[in-house]
Amino acid sequence: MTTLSSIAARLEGLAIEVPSWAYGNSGTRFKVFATAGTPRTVEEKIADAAKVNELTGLAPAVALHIPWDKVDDYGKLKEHAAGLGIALGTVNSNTFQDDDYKFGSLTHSDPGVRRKAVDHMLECIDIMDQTGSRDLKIWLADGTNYPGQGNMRARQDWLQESLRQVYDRLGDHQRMVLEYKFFEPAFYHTDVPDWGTSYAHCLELGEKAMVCLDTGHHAPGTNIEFIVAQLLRLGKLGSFDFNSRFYADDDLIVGSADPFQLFRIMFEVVRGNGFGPDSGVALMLDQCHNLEEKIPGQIRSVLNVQEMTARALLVDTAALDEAQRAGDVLAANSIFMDAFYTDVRPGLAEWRESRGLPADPMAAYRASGYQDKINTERQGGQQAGWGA
Ligand code: AOS
Ligand code: ZN
Ligand code: ZN
Repeated sequence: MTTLSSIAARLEGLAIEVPSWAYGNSGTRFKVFATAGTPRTVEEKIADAAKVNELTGLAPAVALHIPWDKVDDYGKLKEHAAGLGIALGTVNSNTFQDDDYKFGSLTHSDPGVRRKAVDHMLECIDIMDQTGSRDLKIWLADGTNYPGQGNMRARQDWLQESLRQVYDRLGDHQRMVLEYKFFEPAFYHTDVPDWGTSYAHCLELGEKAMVCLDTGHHAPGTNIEFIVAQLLRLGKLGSFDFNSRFYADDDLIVGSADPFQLFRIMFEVVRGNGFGPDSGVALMLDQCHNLEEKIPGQIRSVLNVQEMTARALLVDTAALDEAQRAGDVLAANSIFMDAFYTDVRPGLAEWRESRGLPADPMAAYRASGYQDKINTERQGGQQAGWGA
């Protein structure tokens, strides 16, 4: 039986990037509820992200979104983050909020619009040069609502052509991660709907292009851990956008709707050597906290990932292999479930304390007075960037 102490060293390698937009006010198309203490500036978003890392030791980087996090001096922003103990991570491009992109961005039939979208991404890479970020994350809202509305085939060619221009500008140590999503905002077809389409484009581009898997971007019932295993096998899993969903792209706290799914995913990540600082797989959150407070929402999220990673590391793989080889279906399943049902929370609390971290980061946050302080200091916080 694998014990928590035997996996402690491997757990050290767990790092989860948090998104800057999780700290801003967000909501649905029906209402954006304002939360007290919401950051007014990028610097304040970074300070909140740093708080999550300070209390959990799990979130050493914060992802930026351009133009939501645009500043004049990215060198200064990087120093600000470093002063708070974190790094600036993935840069997310935005080609979905301008009127010009109504009918597409990198896939638009008008070369002028495609040029504009490519230029935006080149600007993102300029920013990455200054922040020291490795990854440019591309998520496209491109697609159509009605059969016949667009030339799906030609749009694939325009997409590859546009991505090529962005790809060629990447530095030696930079990468592009291309996210897929099967619907929304377009409803009939999406230009990068699935992992296969993203993979095909990345393969054509080259080794610096990788697939980004957002856990909320699949049809109900999809076996996401299979996709994880396959992409790791192909050496093309670049990053995750973690979140939870009940119905669609709900962007809820990861591991809240279906902790077992998160466990199954982390098991494949571990098995496929996608875990650890040198694995090349960036674990990132992509969430919105519509009702709950943002900082504890993020703390809960990174702890959920840690708990399911610990359980995944606890699977007795030798016994599992043996049961699988013997064709012992029920034994294999119960070995797998034993690890999932192990309550790792007390062990992780000890693990944290032994590293000078609070045993209970949620309680430590409450006791820290940080929320009261920002509630008083910050008036008129920003919306995350999504439509009001
Ligand atoms: C949109 O549905 C995608 O999940 C994006 O990854 C993400 O929410 C966006 O890039 C934030 O800008
Ligand atoms: Zn995402
Ligand atoms: Zn999404």
